Amino acid sequence: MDSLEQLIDEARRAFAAATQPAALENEKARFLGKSGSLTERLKRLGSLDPEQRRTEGARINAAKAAIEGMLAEQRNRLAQEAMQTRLSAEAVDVSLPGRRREPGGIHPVLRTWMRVEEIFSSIGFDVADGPEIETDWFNFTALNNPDNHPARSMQDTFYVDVQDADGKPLLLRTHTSPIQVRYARRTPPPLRVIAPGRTYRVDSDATHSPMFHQVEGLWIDEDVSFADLKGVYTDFLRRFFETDDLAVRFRPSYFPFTEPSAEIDMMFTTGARKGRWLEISGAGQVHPKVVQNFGLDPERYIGFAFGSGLERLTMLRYGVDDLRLFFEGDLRFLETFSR
Ligand code: 2U9
Repeated sequence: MDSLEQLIDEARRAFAAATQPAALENEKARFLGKSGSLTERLKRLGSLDPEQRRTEGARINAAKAAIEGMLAEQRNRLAQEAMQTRLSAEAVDVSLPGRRREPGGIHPVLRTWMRVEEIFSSIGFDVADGPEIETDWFNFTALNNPDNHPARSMQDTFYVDVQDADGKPLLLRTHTSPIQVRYARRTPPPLRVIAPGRTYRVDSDATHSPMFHQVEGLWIDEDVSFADLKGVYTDFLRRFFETDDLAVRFRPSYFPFTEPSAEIDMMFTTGARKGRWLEISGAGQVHPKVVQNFGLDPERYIGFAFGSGLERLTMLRYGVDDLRLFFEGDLRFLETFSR
């Protein structure tokens, strides 16, 4: 093996041993660079006679071509390897199940809310909304609550550290009644409206949540009677619970905003739950002072109002026995209403 063949052999081994592109380029310089072995040999050709120069020149050029070919091959191999390494590092397992956002469901209390709106809308009631942060006047005074009423106390109501135009602190509404006061003040009678929404009280135990939902209803006209209240509310309950086998009774009660006032009880008269009276709502004829706060003449206008807890309605409809389930966000519970 002459020295050129040895050189080619050496280059083959050196290139094969270079496993990184930078190392390979260093090896290239050693053979093909400005002072590389082959370049040195080419430089020395000048000292040969013309005949030898031609044959030796041809051999060196052939060797150079061979080494350049091997270099190109090794560059290619390293590039392929790098690509393979990268491809496997970035590999996507297309057989994996997708990570997607599951569709949401409607909370059972919102389901009740929607049902109640549907039923009352179908008999001509409007649906109203209003602020959850209220003034003392809309939440208490307009509803005939005396200044010293316990509902106004720090123990019962959440106050906000901001004062209204009367210099009284704002508060989280304790019922949805202020929605109806606002509605009645901007809507000339006859008016029929329900007010579903969130309400807040300083109350937290197994059967009370600091945030809960109410729906209240109001019907004001010149000749609305307690009989209308009984008819409307009984019809609502029968449609809400999807049964006519349901009895309703009114018991005398007291609220500052209604006079006379009543508690409404219901009883299933067939099925597994028959025979037990269940408290379902409060109601009454709107107090003349409240009608006056609507900006209406209580000698001319009269009407009734009722108030129900949406959680209570939901528990009775679905047979849920623990209020806390509505607020814990446990999907095992919530999904039973969405599937
Ligand atoms: C206006 C005038 C009168 C709404 C009424 C009740 C009786 C009542 C409770 C039921 C369970 C609240 O969710 S609960 O804790 N409500 O008993 N609500 S009469 O009377 C009104 C409302 C608005 C302007």
